[in-house]
Formats: sequence, structure tokens, C-alpha cells
Amino acid sequence: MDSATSRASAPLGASASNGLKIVVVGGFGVGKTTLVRSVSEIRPLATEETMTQAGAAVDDLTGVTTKTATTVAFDFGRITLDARNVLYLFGAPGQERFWFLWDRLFSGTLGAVVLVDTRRIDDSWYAIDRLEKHGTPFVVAVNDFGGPSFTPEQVREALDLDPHVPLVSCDARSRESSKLVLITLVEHVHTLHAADRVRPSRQELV
Ligand SMILES: Nc1nc2c(ncn2[C@@H]2O[C@H](COP(=O)(O)OP(=O)(O)OP(=O)(O)O)[C@@H](O)[C@H]2O)c(=O)[nH]1
Ligand SMILES: [Mg+2]
Repeated sequence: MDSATSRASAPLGASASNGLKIVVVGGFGVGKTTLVRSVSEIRPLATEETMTQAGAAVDDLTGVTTKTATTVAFDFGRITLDARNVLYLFGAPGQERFWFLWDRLFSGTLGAVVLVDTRRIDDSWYAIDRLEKHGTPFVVAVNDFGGPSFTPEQVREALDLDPHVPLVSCDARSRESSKLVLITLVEHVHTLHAADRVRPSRQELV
């Protein structure tokens, strides 16, 4: 029995009334499904399909030659924060032909995690572009595949990242590491909301 299966029966508490949605997004094969799987307290719903010869022309396996399955809709997981608050995690599909689903997935989100693989940094750029257009707060997490190591400044420059966007490194296979990414996101969202609260309203300015 895998560890996810042993988590399958964690029931949602009756007092849970506040659902917060987080989306995990990024290029093809950057570890989105792996992250949702490692932190979810329930056995995650995953919509992975085996990659076959039929998709060889559109599935770009450069840098991820051992990959055998891909997300075709989304992953879904859950983390109970306290008696009232529950985090719902959605892992986006990474392949370009499924990107049309992203805008729907972003709707109503507290924030997003953008995963990056340093072997294919550019692949996660589109996710950042979409999130910025959508006005969704996000953090960037560099997932450790043992690829070339770049300084945070180099990653920021490659992704044209705003200085205020947090950038962390992680191993999506590790529950603790993935939890730290989510904590970074929640703290970032909290900081943004706190800044909004102290900013004087338009009326106070006149
Ligand atoms: N070395 C290493 N491998 C990882 C890490 N995270 C994920 N992997 C592996 O990378 C492969 C791809 O991971 P997935 O979680 O399927 O990636 P994905 O982003 O969901 O892929 P798509 O949904 O197809 O875009 C899997 O074989 C994982 O086991 C990591 O941090 N380090
Ligand atoms: Mg996936």
C-alpha cells in the first residue's frame, strides 16, 4: 500500500467551512503532480494518462525522457489547516495542448505555486505570464532535478521575475519541502493583503 493510499480515509471535519484554493502550475514534467501527491492528506485525485507513441509528435520529452504519464485534466489534493480552514490543491496540466484549462483553474484561487525545472526554465515562463495577467499572487519554486544550478538572480532574470515575488528551491517528492513552498505562498499572500489594508483608500488621499 503506498503512503497516499493510507491517507485516503482522512475525513473532512464537520466544522470545516472555509475552503482556500491553491494551484500548482508550470511547464511539462516539472513535478506538479508529485508536489500535490506529496503534501495531500488524502489520496489525491490524479488524471494521469500513459504517454504513447500516438503523442510522440506533440509530447516534447527533451530533458524528461523517463516520463511515462502526463496530467490531462488536473490533480486534486487537500490539507486541513485547522478546524475551519482547508486548503484545496489543484495541480495544472503542463502540456501546451491543455493550457486552455488554466484560466478556469486560476479562478477563485488564493494563490499559485509555479514550479521550475532548471533544465528547461523557459517552459514555466508562460505560467507566470498567465498568472500576472490574471492578477493571481504566486511564488516560484525551483524543483531539484539535479540539473544545472543557477543563482537566484539568474533564475529571476531568465523568468523576468518581479523582485517582490518569492523564489525558493524545493524537492517536490519531499512532503516537508513541499509544505515549505506552500507556507511561503501563504505568507506572501498574507503580506500582500496586509499591504492592501495599510494602503490609504482613494477617499483618504483626496
Ligand atoms: N529528481 C527529481 N525528480 C522529480 C522531482 N519531482 C518530480 N520528479 C519526477 O519527475 C517526473 C515528472 O513529475 P510529474 O509530477 O509527473 O510532473 P508534472 O509537472 O505533473 O507533469 P505534467 O503533468 O505531465 O506536466 C516524475 O517521474 C517524478 O517522479 C524532484 O524534485 N526531483
Ligand atoms: Mg502532472
